[in-house]
Amino acid sequence: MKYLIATHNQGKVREYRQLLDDLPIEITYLDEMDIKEEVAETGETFYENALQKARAYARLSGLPTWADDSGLEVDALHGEPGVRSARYAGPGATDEDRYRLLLHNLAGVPASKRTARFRCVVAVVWPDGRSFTTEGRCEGVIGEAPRGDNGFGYDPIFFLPDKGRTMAELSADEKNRISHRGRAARAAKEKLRARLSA
Ligand code: ITT
Repeated sequence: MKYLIATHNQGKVREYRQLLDDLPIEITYLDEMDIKEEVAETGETFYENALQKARAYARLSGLPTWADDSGLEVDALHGEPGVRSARYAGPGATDEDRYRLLLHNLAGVPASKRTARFRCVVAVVWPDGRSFTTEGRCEGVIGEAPRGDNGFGYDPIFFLPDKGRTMAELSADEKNRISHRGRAARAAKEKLRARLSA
């Protein structure tokens, strides 16, 4: 049985190609299936949106489908941008526009109050309606200026105090080991493996 990894975000696609390479299943992506539809994310939580995406693409593809909804919660902004992380600077904005706006909105906030976390909820949905979700988190601090060229999204401003580096200064392997997506994906892989061997 083939599984669809349903995301239009090429940063996520790169990470999933690595994170899922040891799963004993065949995997395909939206590009390979030529699915161009964007699913509106109308939920107020990462759980609702992840399930909404996975259900919609399972319907479109007829395949068991894995989707994630993820984003950055900044404590000094009461959890914003949160589920709106991809839309934070409006339509047509780039990753850089979004993290520059976030830095602007945090101007003058001292380091001790710049705590934040990345969250990722993975939803796996089968065409017959069965589903499960998992979640991963990664705690950090929003820096004063961007650093690093790896990763995507808000990685250049997400500083990891334990590592002394931003997420964008980690290699792909290092990021997958500690990231919200790496954690959610490992938990989801365990659940999938249990089902495959049942
Ligand atoms: P799909 O819905 O097609 O998967 P998307 O980019 O719209 O793509 P989300 O709705 O889940 O995905 O939005 C997640 C946003 O949160 C993403 O666009 C980034 O801005 C940010 N984000 C999520 N994971 C990230 C990561 O690992 N590093 C940096 N930023 C991340």
